[in-house]
Amino acid sequence: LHIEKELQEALTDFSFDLNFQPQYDAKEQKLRGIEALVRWKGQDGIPISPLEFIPIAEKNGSMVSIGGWVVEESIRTFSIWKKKYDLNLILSINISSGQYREDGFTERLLGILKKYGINPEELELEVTESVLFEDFRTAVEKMSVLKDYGIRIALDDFGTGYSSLSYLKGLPVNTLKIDKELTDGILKDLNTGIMTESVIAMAKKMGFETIAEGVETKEQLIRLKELGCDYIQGYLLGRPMSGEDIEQLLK
Ligand code: G
Ligand code: G
Ligand code: NA
Ligand code: MN
Repeated sequence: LHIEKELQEALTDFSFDLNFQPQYDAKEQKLRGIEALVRWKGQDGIPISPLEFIPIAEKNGSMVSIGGWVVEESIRTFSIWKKKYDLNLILSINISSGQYREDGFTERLLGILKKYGINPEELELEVTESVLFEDFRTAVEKMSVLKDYGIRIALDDFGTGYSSLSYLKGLPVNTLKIDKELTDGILKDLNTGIMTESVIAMAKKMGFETIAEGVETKEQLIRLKELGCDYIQGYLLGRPMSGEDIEQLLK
């Protein structure tokens, strides 16, 4: 309840912030893109994890505004870096299911891209399977429209939760993000290793790109490379960091 009240106030004085985490090519460890991650500090200045406040914001309807801010602010920031450093990178933005389902989502997004001179091909939307739950057909149609415009779509947290293989085959997504849970267990747990290997092999055959999340050790990186995972994200190669720190990396 406390957080809920503070969230309302945060919305009016916009005390949100963005961090950015780099994504790298698994083979050469060349920068592939940057994921924008929302950050929020409560009134006492203590950071509150998105894992905690996003579900609350989804429930009380404020996630659409917060997410809208994330979209415009990350694209605006990315456009500055693009000009300054002549970049050829992908910007990944997490989209909540409520945000994704909003009428006019695609049109607004295209408007923002145009405003800041970012090509649709430079943008990847990270959605979780939850966008598919309420109305599968409408959600997939929206994906197709986005994809037709050139916007990339990644399925986040893949391999956990209710992940089902049955719907994957017809899905107009570009990328599967292998969940940290799979990365964590890849060398520790026999069955998790088998699952990760199978998911990557299947994704490749189905034409999806793969990004492994939460890569923390060199051994995990080596194994993922062996399995043919395309991209790597995690503390080993780069933590979520401020815009200033990302600029150091882009220079
Ligand atoms: O980076 P961090 O550990 O704080 O992220 C925790 C979770 O919050 C992750 O699952 C991430 O996808 C999600 N998240 C981070 N930023 C955003 C955002 O801007 N929008 C949405 N919808 N989710 C986000
Ligand atoms: O689900 P999503 O990919 O959006 O999650 C991103 C979240 O994972 C962020 O909260 C980010 O801080 C966290 N994260 C990114 N890399 C690592 C990592 O190597 N280890 C751990 N523990 N968390 C990570
Ligand atoms: Na994500
Ligand atoms: Mn994830």
